[in-house]
Amino acid sequence: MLEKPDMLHPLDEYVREERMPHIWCSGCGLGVALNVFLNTLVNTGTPKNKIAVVSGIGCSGRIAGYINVDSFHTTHGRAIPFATGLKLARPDLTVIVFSGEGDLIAIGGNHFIHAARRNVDITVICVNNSNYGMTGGQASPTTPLNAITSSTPYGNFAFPMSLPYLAAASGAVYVSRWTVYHARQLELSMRKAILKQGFSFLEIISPCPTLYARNNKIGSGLDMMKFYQKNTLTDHKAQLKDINIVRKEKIVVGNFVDIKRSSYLGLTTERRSNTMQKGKVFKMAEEERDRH
Ligand SMILES: Cc1ncc(C[n+]2csc(CCOP(=O)(O)OP(=O)(O)O)c2C)c(N)n1
Ligand code: SF4
Repeated sequence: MLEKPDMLHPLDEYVREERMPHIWCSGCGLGVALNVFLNTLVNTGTPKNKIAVVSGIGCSGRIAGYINVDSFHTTHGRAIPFATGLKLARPDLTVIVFSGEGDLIAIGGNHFIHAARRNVDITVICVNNSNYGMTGGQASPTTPLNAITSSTPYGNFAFPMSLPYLAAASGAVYVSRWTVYHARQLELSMRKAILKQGFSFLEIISPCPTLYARNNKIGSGLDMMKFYQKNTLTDHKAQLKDINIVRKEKIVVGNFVDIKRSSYLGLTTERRSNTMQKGKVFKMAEEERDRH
């Protein structure tokens, strides 16, 4: 009988083998997103027991369940508040939220903007596949104008959002966008985002061949990769309000924001130590008063 080797692939120890096979369709971009993410985790050198991954609900939200670190599959739209609590309770952990745009920006939109405003020390990675994949391909906040989805059979007439614009306007200190075709750039940005203190945001444009591509007659997952290859424009200085994704037009990608701002954890720690210091000063004053 053939013996099973200890390790078949360098990323094996990061994957929950017992959860395989995964649920993703062939040609879905989520496999690439997961692969890049696992490589990034290995390359940042963060010990496995110091990483926590939090997802909400959706095909993208399945990522937490497939990764062999402390990971949490939370309720729909609530990955960010869960991650915030986790980071505040365990500041020593690297906390990463990984989920879809329906989860993070539709039902979870309010949590997204306020966590960015507070500059909570987490990394949010959003897989944008232009629709709600898991529930049958309904329109999401990033569905391009006129795109056909199961909830917009005559074409989407709601204007889509630019997620980098939303993140930057809300206060994120690091913002970038790549497609799954840009595996190398994506890994470098992920690495930066994870190591950055404060709220960092990374959007990954990814194909959903089963629902979005089929409804819009775009072809297979591979066709969408070829589309990304030919139709992306790297512009790190792009005007974020102008980079909505428009059907059949070029997608602007890049590292758009990398700034410094006091982080939530930094401020709470500072405030706590100031209050303690104040307590000490008051106590000294009281002792001084009692002596006279
Ligand atoms: C409170 C609640 N409302 C609605 C749902 C149904 N639901 C599950 S996943 C999902 C959308 C997920 O979309 P997205 O985050 O874009 O993920 P994708 O599947 O496209 O990766 C919805 C509406 C739910 N699970 N819970
Ligand atoms: S439905 Fe779309 S997003 Fe979900 S696994 Fe299939 S291809 Fe991927």
